[in-house]
Amino acid sequence: MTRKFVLVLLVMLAALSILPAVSAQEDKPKIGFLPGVVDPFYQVMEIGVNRAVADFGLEVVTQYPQSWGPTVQTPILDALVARGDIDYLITAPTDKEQMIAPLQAAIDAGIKVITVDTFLGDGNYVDGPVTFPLSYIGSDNVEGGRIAARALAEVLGGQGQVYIQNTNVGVSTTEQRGQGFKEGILEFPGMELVGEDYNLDDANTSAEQTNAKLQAFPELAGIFGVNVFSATGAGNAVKAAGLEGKVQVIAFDATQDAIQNLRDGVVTLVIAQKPFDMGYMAVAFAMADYHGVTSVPKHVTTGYAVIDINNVDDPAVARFIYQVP
Ligand code: T6T
Repeated sequence: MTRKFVLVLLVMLAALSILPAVSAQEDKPKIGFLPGVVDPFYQVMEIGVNRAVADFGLEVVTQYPQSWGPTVQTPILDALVARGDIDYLITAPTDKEQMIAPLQAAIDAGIKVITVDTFLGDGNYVDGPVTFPLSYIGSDNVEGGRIAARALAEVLGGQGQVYIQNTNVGVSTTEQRGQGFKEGILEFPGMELVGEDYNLDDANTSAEQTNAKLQAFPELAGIFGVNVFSATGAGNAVKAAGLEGKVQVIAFDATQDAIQNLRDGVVTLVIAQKPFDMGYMAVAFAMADYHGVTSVPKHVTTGYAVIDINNVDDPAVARFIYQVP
């Protein structure tokens, strides 16, 4: 009798403890996170995603492409869709045109899409060519390019030959950074853009291309490295040529490497994005949408911290340096 009572009690307790867990689980969306590639920028973004996921008590499935581009990103996306349990996908499309169809397939499968860092189409999800994503959260990359150009012009006294180390054609972010840089350079009649190379997101290629440009243009005075790999390669080439301080490098993305180059006098300025905020906000928007909020903004820009040798140790600025465990 007593044993039977204990058994019934255990079953009741188990039911009580399981039932709320089940209903809580059902009341929460499952998040998929598909960054552009493995790099410190997206690793910091993942920290933001994970923080929000923990704050909201959600689950996330994260999958990193090992190299940049739709050929690598699409099969990973397809596999995430095929799981059938993802409600919201937070992703950085690696090509603004080529990733439209694969992400439309995710939408057709009932997954809501938020793009972070990069966008699809022209990034105008209200009345542009692509409107299916819930939101686009990222930097103002045209402005980022202009900041780089004006900084170079300032340090060079408005005179000199400059060069762009870029990644791939068709990537919204790096394309816009290149565009903004060119616009910025045009503000200074004494500045001349002597070239733009595409390194396919590879630091070694960036170093080789930069080295070739240093040889072809002995008067080259400034280089804009549009992202982690571009700036790392450009910095390495300048160091290898012993041109630190003679050729100014502007580094987009605040990696430890870029900050070390700043301290060593190889890099003049580091432009830090806010990937943690992009990741955190994307999860918060998914959560809001899930609960019926209808005012989730279609586009949010997250701003920059512009780091130079004078403010690099200021905690208000240094907190934006990409810290990856
Ligand atoms: O600069 C970031 C990102 O904003 C861009 O879209 C791709 O490159 C990075 O991930 C840095 O490697």
